[in-house]
Amino acid sequence: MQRTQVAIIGAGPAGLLLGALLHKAGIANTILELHSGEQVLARVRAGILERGSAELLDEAGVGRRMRAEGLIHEGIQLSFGGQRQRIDLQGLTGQSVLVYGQNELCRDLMDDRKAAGLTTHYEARHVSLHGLGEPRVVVRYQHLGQARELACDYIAGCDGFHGVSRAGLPASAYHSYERGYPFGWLGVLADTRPPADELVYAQHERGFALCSMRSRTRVRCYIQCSLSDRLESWSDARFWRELKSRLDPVTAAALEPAPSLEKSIAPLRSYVTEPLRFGRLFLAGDAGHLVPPTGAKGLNLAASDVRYLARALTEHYRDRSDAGLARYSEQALRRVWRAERFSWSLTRLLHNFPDHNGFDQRIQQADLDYLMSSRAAQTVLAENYVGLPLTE
Ligand code: FAS
Ligand code: PHB
Repeated sequence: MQRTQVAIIGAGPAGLLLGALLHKAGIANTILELHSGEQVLARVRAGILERGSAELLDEAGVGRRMRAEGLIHEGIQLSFGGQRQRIDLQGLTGQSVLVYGQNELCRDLMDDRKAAGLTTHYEARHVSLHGLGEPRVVVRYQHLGQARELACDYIAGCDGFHGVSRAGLPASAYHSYERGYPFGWLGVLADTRPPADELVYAQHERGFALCSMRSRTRVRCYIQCSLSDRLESWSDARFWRELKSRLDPVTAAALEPAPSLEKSIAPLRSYVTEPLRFGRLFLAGDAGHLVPPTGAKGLNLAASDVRYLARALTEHYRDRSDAGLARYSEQALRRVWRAERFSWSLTRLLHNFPDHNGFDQRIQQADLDYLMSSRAAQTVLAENYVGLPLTE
């Protein structure tokens, strides 16, 4: 039977970043990933890093390319009522955000892991967790056609919302809180110049839109779409036409359509599992919680969970103290709920809800009008967007 100190399920950003931080602390770890590395890297997901997340990547020793290629953004733009107005993140909070694609971050972490000779079993199937309440837990899985067993001290469930870590628990072991949204996001990746120097979030009677980017020559744009929408009914031409129709005239005029490199529809969901610890299993990232991507918090919550868990496991092995492990769930969930609140409120502010009546629409307009007239209201948005302080 193979043995390690920490078994990590999932090689997404949470699992890879945890593996890197544990290795730095001299803690042996093995990652088991359901898909191939190429499949993980092919997913187009998040694009915005909070300062705390970027600093954690520096701490993990993989921040060089992120610092060289990432774009520092000191503000975001809100487009509504035919106008585009700026939220001065840097001026209001003293902080900026970094534009750097999640798949680039995963590539850096994978390259670093490979160079360090650490064990990652890609295409590991039928993972199951055993003995979570025992001093020694066992992970069973199939790899290269062979049944395998991995003995370890702890398991980090970093296997995303559809993983086995949470799914394998008895329903009585945890409580979940959830809110679904009656729409999705249709996203397009394309090689064309961004229509503005910063991200543009648009609220429009036809629906929400977002013009983000991966570089100065590659955009990642989204439009709110119906849950019944199918990709095949969205040609590139139709997507760009609809996106333009939801933007203020200045942004719309600057948007240069280009062939889609990737196109996908993602549902939106708010979801929290409580607690995040089950004996020797700790959930981190999407395995424990989901947020609608409006506030760009999903990836950054995965990073803050990992920060708390890596420090707690280091304290256990280095200082023989389990205080951090005992505190992990409560500490992580406090930050999760603050991000859930922000993501939900920004989604409510910027999207069209089918069940909204005239009163709701006027309240939405009044919310936006007040936001742009109040430094205090803009500061609240800005401090949540750049990332709330990481409690020790
Ligand atoms: P992930 O889901 O990224 O990684 C989990 C890993 O576990 C995957 O590689 C999976 O293959 C693996 N796994 C699953 N089951 C397994 C099993 N049984 N055995 C072994 N491995 C298993 N966030 C933002 O901030 N901004 C965005 O714009 C944004 N867009 C998104 C778009 C989509 C379509 C989705 C689904 C999410 C988006 N997110 C966004 C959120 C996303 O970035 C997550 O927050 C982030 O990927 C979380 O990272 P992980 O927790 O590592 O989970
Ligand atoms: C992205 O670049 O994919 C992105 C940026 C900000 C968001 C959501 C997605 O709020």
